[in-house]
Amino acid sequence: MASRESICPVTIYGSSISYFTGKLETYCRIKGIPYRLEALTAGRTAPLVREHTGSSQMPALRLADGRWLSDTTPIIQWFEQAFPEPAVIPSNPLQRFFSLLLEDYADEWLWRPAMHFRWYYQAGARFAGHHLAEEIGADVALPTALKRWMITRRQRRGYTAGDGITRDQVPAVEAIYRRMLEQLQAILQTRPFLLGERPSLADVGFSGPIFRHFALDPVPAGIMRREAPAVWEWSARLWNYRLGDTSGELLAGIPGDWGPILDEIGAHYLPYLCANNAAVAAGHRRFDAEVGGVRYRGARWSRYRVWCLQQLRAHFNALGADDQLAARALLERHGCWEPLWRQAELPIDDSVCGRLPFHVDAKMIDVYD
Ligand SMILES: N[C@@H](CCC(=O)N[C@@H](CS)C(=O)NCC(=O)O)C(=O)O
Repeated sequence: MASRESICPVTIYGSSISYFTGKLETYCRIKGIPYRLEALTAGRTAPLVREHTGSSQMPALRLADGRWLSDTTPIIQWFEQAFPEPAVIPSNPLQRFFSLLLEDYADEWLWRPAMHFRWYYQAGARFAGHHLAEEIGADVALPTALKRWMITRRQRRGYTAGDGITRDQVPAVEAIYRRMLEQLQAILQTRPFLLGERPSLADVGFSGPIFRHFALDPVPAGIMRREAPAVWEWSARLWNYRLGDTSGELLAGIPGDWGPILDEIGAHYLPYLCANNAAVAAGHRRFDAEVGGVRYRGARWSRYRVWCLQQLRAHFNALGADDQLAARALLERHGCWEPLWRQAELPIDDSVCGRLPFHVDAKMIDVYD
């Protein structure tokens, strides 16, 4: 295994307003991994990243010894194994499993309202389009206004209107955000982090959508300040936290106030994953889904999210017998158990994901072009 000296400092290639770059930066900051952020520019850096990781998705991470990694979820797991202390993933198996579940939910389902708020509203699109035009478009020789327009059009086609968020879907997608605020506000009013006195993987998972989108983009940030100031405060507290400097304790077990988040995962996220599996199995790049009483039409398939579900199942299967019983009881109580296992076979080719985080297979991700 590598020594800390041989891999640090690391370089993160991404954007200073990107969801997953923000998640990885948050992890590095609280873990105490020194890093430098370099813009993943369309002209110069993206081809380099693609050459070394197999994909130009952001963030990519280069270790000081020259190895490259991609995909924040396996990157974090790799670091936790290589450098167990200070631990971000809880060592208690049940807490570990449920933290991985919350991380996945924050990564893959809150992405939807986060992209919506940024690109649907003029104020968000103007801010983010301009920022990205100057940051990741810095080496593209076009006028900034044109780059901003091209970026906005691409994002809307890929992630909002083009991912099934049409005008009639807007209230339902915004309701996901408001429920999240309510769930987190209730927790963060009683303790500084989701699992206790110090941050854990669950906080890192929520940092992607919150720190880099909801607390930054004008429309959702205004709502957060008004309706959930404890979440606003948590976002800065997490960014400022160094695990090595403090000794805060985690609570025991899974806190009861995670229940409403688990209900949400059971009623919305996991049924959506099932519909996505069915689409991938049938070879349908677009699909409709009835999830939590909301009809989503024309959503884009995601082969990556089939892998996410497979990973959740593998994490469950890795638990010992007693922990499996306890996890199952909690999953059943919150409607997560049945959709977690609904499809016996997942439409996934194991050969395409075995090399993460050192290589991303293009067959796995559906980067929007
Ligand atoms: N599962 C990946 C997701 C990374 C991802 O989707 N990053 C976005 C930016 S935040 C991206 O690069 N999307 C590709 C695109 O828009 O072309 C991770 O955790 O790192």
